[in-house]
Amino acid sequence: MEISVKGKILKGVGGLYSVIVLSEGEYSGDVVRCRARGVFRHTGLTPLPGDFVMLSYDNSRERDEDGKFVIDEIVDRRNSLIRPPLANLDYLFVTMAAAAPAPILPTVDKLISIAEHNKIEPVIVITKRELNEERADELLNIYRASGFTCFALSAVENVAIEPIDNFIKQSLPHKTAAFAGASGIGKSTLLNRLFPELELTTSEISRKIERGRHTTREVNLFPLSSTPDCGYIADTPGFSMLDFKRFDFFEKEDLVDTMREFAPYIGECRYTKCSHTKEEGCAIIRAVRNGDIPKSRHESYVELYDILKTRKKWD
Ligand SMILES: Nc1nc2c(ncn2[C@@H]2O[C@H](COP(=O)(O)OP(=O)(O)O)[C@@H](O)[C@H]2O)c(=O)[nH]1
Ligand SMILES: [Mg+2]
Ligand SMILES: [Zn+2]
Repeated sequence: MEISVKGKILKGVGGLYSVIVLSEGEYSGDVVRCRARGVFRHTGLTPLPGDFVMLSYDNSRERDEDGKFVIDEIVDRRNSLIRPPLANLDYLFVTMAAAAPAPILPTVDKLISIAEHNKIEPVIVITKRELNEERADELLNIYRASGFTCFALSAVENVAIEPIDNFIKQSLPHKTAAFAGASGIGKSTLLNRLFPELELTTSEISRKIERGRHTTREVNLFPLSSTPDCGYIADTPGFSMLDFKRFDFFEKEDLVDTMREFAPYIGECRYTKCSHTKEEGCAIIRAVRNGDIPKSRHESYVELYDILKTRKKWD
């Protein structure tokens, strides 16, 4: 007999998926391996980690028999990203290091904008605080002023881990989150600090391997506990500015809506078609001059606007 259950994809490699069973019953909370049903694959939708799916299984087959479970359909996708390849994200931990490597703010702000555009709540994490406390606090001020939940910490020295730990415990149940940001900033180190049982690979060597593996950038979601739908977090390999040129694009006109601290000034510019990049009478530029919008955020806006504009010409 075929039995249908709901699950969530944790991992997908080469068409083989690891899915946690969410429905009550025999396999509740188990991670099962399965493929997607052929007819469904022709719809062009690729199942992603984070997807909720309907699975069916044949209860006459053995538990570990190949092909016992099969994905019939994807349900409830509220958003999906190409890089990192993830669906149904609620939070994106936009991570940067206070130093080594120094953050490239347009890259950080790009991630924030992609998250905002996809209705994913960005949470700012500043790592390696002990390497440059002054810069860490400056970054904290920028992103607090812009209206984000922010954390600055040192994973190596085990300093200020508790606030983010508490945030995750309070906010992550039933939600899906991912850490994102450049390579080498300490994402995996922090996740290992928060969840020692993960034993994620860190260090120089793993970063070199990641860089060489452009085609197989796997993303794994891991459950926060053994309770089904307890909340999930993904570590991701770093990605670069290049990704914005090819992926997760939106119209340049939509960019302004991804800068939350610009909101109070929208509609206040002299020209209705103001691009907020250089125009006279721009209320956003005035707010930057008055110190009401962080300068770096507007600089990122201008840089991202240009990228979005150029890309349009190429098409
Ligand atoms: N000084 C310092 N180094 C750190 C900290 N967190 C991570 N690192 C180091 O930064 C390097 C990259 O860390 P990793 O977690 O692999 O970065 P990822 O690529 O973002 O996952 C490793 O050598 C870590 O030991 C920190 O808080 N302080
Ligand atoms: Mg890592
Ligand atoms: Zn303007």
